[in-house]
Amino acid sequence: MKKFIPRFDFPDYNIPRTDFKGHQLKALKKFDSLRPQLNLILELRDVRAPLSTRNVLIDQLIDPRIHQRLVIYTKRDLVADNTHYLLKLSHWQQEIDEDFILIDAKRRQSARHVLDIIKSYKRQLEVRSQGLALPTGYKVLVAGMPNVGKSTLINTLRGAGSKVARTGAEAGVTRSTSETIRIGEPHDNIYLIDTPGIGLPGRLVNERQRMLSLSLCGCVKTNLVDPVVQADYLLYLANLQEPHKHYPGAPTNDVYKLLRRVQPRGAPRDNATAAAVHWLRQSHRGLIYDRELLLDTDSFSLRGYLSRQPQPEPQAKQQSRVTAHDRRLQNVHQLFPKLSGTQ
Ligand SMILES: Nc1nc2c(ncn2[C@@H]2O[C@H](COP(=O)(O)OP(=O)(O)O)[C@@H](O)[C@H]2O)c(=O)[nH]1
Ligand SMILES: [Mg+2]
Repeated sequence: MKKFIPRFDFPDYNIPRTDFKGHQLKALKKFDSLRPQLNLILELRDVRAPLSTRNVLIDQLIDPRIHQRLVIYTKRDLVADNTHYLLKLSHWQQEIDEDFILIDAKRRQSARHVLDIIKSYKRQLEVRSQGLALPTGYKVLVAGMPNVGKSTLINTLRGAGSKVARTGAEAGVTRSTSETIRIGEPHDNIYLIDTPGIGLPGRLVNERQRMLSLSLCGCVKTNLVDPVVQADYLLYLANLQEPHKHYPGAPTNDVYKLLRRVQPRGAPRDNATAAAVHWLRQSHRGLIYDRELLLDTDSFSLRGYLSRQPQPEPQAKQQSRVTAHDRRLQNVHQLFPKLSGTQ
């Protein structure tokens, strides 16, 4: 029998580069106003696509002089058997010296672990500030792309019983920054802030495949990318990993051949879209959605990858782009300092 050769490249389909919406921009502005009172930023990413679900806009929110930061990779349960991958991920994280943990956000045990870590960060801060009390408590922002598990983690941290943060399989369930939620014992004085997921504006997405990885993780609206194209990308990834685990029959690079094999029972014949949606919904445990991470540690460098990513404009530059109106106001303030003081 001829040996199966998976595709090394994926066709450059015409895929939208962004799913950034007005409410996300509003959330970013809200983040900005919260910045001064935040102590710790928990940045959640999906462990199946750690590169694609990383958000440079969150880097911008963090001021290392005042904020502590911890990266939390969620959905660990979905790749738990893939120890080889988890080892590589740890290696790359160490390369860039970024604190991280891996969790299954639905498990109480994970939540207890996260709570212990939050408390230890709080103690570090107390030591640094030599026992100075935190007047409004220790504030923790839970941030990340849509659907990475922010609300799930907050609910688990609150413990079973009263649910506060809504969770959902569709990107964009949390639409506004909710109230702060107290966790731990009352004397711990720790408050969490849930936030809507923040995607990336198109100018920050430098390759279409990132949108494909994000759609497989549910981080963008399900219908943003054609389901057949999503299925083809999943097939491409499965073939580079373990095809026999993810679809029946001999390995194939032909998505239509695959879709005929995985058609749901009772569905009209040759309805590729229905078959694609059906196959995409199935669990694909163990699959990694960022193809760079299939390379070995000698061929891929996280540091190199990050240096090639487009960066948002630095805050200082954004602030220097004052409008004519702002400039006029500045002039007024310079001329009438008293007036500006009373505003
Ligand atoms: N298997 C698994 N599913 C998770 C995990 N965390 C979240 N989910 C699921 O992912 C979906 C999105 O979660 P949600 O908390 O609403 O994400 P948010 O948009 O970041 O708030 C829901 O269907 C959750 O049940 C996890 O660690 N493991
Ligand atoms: Mg949410």
